[in-house]
Amino acid sequence: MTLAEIEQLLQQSVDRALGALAGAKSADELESCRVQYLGQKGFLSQAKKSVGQLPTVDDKKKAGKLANDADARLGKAYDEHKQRIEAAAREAELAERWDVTLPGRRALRGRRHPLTVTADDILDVLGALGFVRAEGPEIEHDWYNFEALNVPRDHPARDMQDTFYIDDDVVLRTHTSPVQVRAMLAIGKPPIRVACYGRVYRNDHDITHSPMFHQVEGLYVDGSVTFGDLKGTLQVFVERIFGAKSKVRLRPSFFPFTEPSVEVDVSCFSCNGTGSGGATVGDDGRCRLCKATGWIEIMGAGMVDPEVLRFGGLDPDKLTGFAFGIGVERVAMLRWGVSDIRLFFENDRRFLRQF
Ligand code: FA5
Repeated sequence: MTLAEIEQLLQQSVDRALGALAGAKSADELESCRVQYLGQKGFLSQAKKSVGQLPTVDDKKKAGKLANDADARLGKAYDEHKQRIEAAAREAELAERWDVTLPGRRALRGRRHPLTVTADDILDVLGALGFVRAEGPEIEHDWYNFEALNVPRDHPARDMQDTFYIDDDVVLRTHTSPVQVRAMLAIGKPPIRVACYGRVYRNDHDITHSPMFHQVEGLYVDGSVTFGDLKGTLQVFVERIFGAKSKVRLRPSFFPFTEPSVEVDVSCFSCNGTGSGGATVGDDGRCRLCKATGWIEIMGAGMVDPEVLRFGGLDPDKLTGFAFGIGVERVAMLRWGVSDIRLFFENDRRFLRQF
């Protein structure tokens, strides 16, 4: 071929090849274009081969440049179109398998039960005050549950708690107080400062009482523990659990295992202890949470009865102590305004999700 013929071949064929490459709709079509135009039998190879046969160096240079330019243009066009076809194929494949515009499916995450949250908060506060965890069995000897707590057999105080008996000597524990005696016997020497959390059982059920519920027991025994220490501990406790403005009120009460005994009230956190207004105000302007008294009962407490210290193997002439027992459900109900205790045990996710 002459220089003019090579020039003509390239001019005619490059445009055709570019058009064919651009029109390829699949990787296969593109590949056959490549073989046809850029392969060994294509016009470009033919042109390149002819360059070497041209008579003058000048012609070889010119034709060589033309052939190289054509090669570069076609190569670039081929690469670009190949990328386009591959991207389109990827997208088509994705569209077939995934609709990336669909909203994602949220993975369901578990969360702590509201009673666990409440108990953890109570135990955290007690932990910060130096109480260490103690445990005892839910199926308990009558002796720990009653007798060592100053409640002899056939004593009327047994009626205070409606008990599930396994047999004459074994009960489902009716409170966490038996752990007081277990802790005293196990630890043996002062200071004894324990907190026990766990299930307790009573034959009792209505919207504020459940046959199975939870208590947290606190016990502190040492050389000179006073009623003032109890009051101070309870004050710190209610401030942390119910808010910094909360106040404590102690009312005389009776438990066989403490003397003196008290019911512990916290100032109503709904009406700020005023008895009126607040988040739970009724149509008559009175606070419904505390029934307009300004106070809410939250637990029983008292100074450990000397007889109980003796049952725990300690000397009441040298040691004194205080104890308290909190109903966990009661605290949770107050905190979140739950009016029916059964909701905690029904495992209805619509209820549990709210905490
Ligand atoms: C006692 O159980 C004493 N052991 C508490 C105590 C400990 C006093 C240490 C002194 C020293 P009481 O029977 O009042 O006390 O129960 C304590 C709390 O448990 C109550 O305030 C109440 O919140 C909760 N409670 C009692 N019965 C039920 C029930 N059936 N369902 C849910 N909560 C209950």
